[in-house]
Amino acid sequence: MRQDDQRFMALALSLGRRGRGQTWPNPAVGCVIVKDGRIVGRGWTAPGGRPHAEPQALAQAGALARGADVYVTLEPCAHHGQTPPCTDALIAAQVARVVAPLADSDTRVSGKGFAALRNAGIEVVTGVMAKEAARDHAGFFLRIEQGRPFVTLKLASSFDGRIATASGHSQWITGPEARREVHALRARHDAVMVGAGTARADDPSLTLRDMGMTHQPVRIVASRQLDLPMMSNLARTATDVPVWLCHGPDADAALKDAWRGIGATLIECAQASRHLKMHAVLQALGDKGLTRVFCEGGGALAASLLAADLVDELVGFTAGFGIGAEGLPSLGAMGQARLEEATRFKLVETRAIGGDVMHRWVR
Ligand code: AOF
Ligand code: ZN
Repeated sequence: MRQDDQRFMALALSLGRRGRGQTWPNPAVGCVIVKDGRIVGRGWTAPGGRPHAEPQALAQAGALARGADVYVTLEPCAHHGQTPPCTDALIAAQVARVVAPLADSDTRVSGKGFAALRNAGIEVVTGVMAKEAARDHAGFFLRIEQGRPFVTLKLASSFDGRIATASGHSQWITGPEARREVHALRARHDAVMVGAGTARADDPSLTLRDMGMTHQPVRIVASRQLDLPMMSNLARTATDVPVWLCHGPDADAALKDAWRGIGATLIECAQASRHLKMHAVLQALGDKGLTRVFCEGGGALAASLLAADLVDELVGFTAGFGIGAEGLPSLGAMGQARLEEATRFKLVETRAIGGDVMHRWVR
């Protein structure tokens, strides 16, 4: 490892993060090319997952890539997919050295990318900022290794963990700054998901607004029976921004047709007694290519995901007022008798946002 390796890898990682939420099912990779200590090329995986990061950085570097150091946040691909292998492009450009934190877990690539580069006489250095890269690519790896996307669970609640008053009034628990942060979080995920209760109570549109963003995450509602209002913001906009409905095997056929008719995608998932099986829902979303899902409640869906141990990151927004015991708790029943049964998350960030507190926890 060289002195500057960490610094350039940190830059490549931050470039890669620009693609988050937009490259699925592909990973959001970043690439920096350095010649004589100067940055001569930068690239990140394009929206839709192609072109990959490396050819874009190589195109910028042009002839300067010869003899250069390449920092890329994942093992360069060695397979002929819809684009030619990145390893071929790196070899043809005659780069001297490739620094990458981690091997890819896609079996078409894993180990083969590094081997191809070494066989061509290019020095390969691995392990630089591997922990950070593993976190950035966690959704991509989870989907390949376990078939499901990474799940972030967000809950915005009062000081006493309530998400609505007894009468169901739930808007504006947190302030505008926190709501803006929620939009930024949505933008970094492939999809936003809510339960049927929230879709009915809040009539959310679940879109990105006022962020200067052109892409929109997929909007998912988990609704076993598809008992969702057709006169709703989601229904009204289903042809503009994708709406995917995860329903149980006995959802009404006429309702399915109606939703399909207005442009929604229907995804049948297994159910157990009267609930959708959360494992099945996430596997189905993984099958459709999602790598990062942002769940915004409500309490029933959040509790099912947590109880099934399918949450990878928690993001809480807490407001400085109380609602009281009559209010709706942020988590529904979890059937957990003992504290030891709960998965403990590790606190990684706390931040004051407007008048609220954000806290972030990882598995
Ligand atoms: C890279 N650089 O920027 C990305 C890579 O379907 P394809 O042909 O685009 O290939 C997708 C696979 O390529 C994906 O599963 C992952 O292994 C790798 N992604 N590789 O060298 C990149 N996004
Ligand atoms: Zn590639």
